[in-house]
Amino acid sequence: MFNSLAEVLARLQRAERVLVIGHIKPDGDDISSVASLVLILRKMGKIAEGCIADDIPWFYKEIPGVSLIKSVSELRNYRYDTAVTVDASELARIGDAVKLLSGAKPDVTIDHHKTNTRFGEINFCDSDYAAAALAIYEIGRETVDYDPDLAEVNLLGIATDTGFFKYGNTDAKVFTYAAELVKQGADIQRIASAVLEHTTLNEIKLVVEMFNTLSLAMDGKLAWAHVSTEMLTRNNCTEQDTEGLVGQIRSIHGVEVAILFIEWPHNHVHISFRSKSYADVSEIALKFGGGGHARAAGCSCKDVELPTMIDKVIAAAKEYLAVAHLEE
Ligand SMILES: [Mn+2]
Repeated sequence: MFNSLAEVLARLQRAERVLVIGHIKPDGDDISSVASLVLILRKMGKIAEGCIADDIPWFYKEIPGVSLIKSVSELRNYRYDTAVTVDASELARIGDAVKLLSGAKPDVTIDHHKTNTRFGEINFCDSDYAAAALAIYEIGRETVDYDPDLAEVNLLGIATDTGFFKYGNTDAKVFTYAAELVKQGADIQRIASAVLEHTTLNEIKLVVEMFNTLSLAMDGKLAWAHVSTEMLTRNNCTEQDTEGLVGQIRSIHGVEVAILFIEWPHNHVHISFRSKSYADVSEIALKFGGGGHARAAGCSCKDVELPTMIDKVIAAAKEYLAVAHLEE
């Protein structure tokens, strides 16, 4: 059983010095949840720091509050009495930040992934929440007054995890909370511009190369492509520049399941899965040691060859889709 947000809040109110930890390969919801919770805790009069073990993509730093998030090494000597993870479904998702926990469980986990493993002492997870940032907002609005900076960084996670209010998880609560945050001064146009309009020429060249690898199967319901280390290096791109590419594959008419294979570094393959309306891609990701949501999931495989992984995963996806299609 999971704990309620009221129990999470009661635990946070007892805390004096808090460490908030996000997940590796940070996305907008993760970054938003870490920064917002730190700002809320500071407004509550507590000492709080936020940590993400991987680099934060540069374009998020245009949003207020994002720059307060620190690396693992910057927080090596930070003393805290309460550790909180956000938007992470299992301990491995926090990457090297686990070193800051010195072997202990996180005191609190706040998440919205269906595959959550309840790895903390107090665990809140509800997959009906479109974003972890919605849970953070429910904590914040109970306890502090919002200023425009906090409102904006909190809205970032709600906007990004709903694909800017267009995915199937965009329910009435999303619009209600987003409206409240806009009322408190969040600028959705600035969030959209920072997150959606930062493409570089190198990234465009990478997209062209990626689409040259595109394959379709199952009457066009399944589409996949890959990005190899060679392609990334040739175009001066990093793994970070592949964010959003899988969404472009899904956007093809008739595609239900989109899969992008990213090899970085050599023989280390990260696989992103997206579905459009009925397939639960977390079921495919789980078979390869990953997890996630019905419409967005992922997994990472080390010491494997890219062509072999493509064959294995596409075979599993075909098997899944053959059945999922019948249940459609
Ligand atoms: Mn999330």
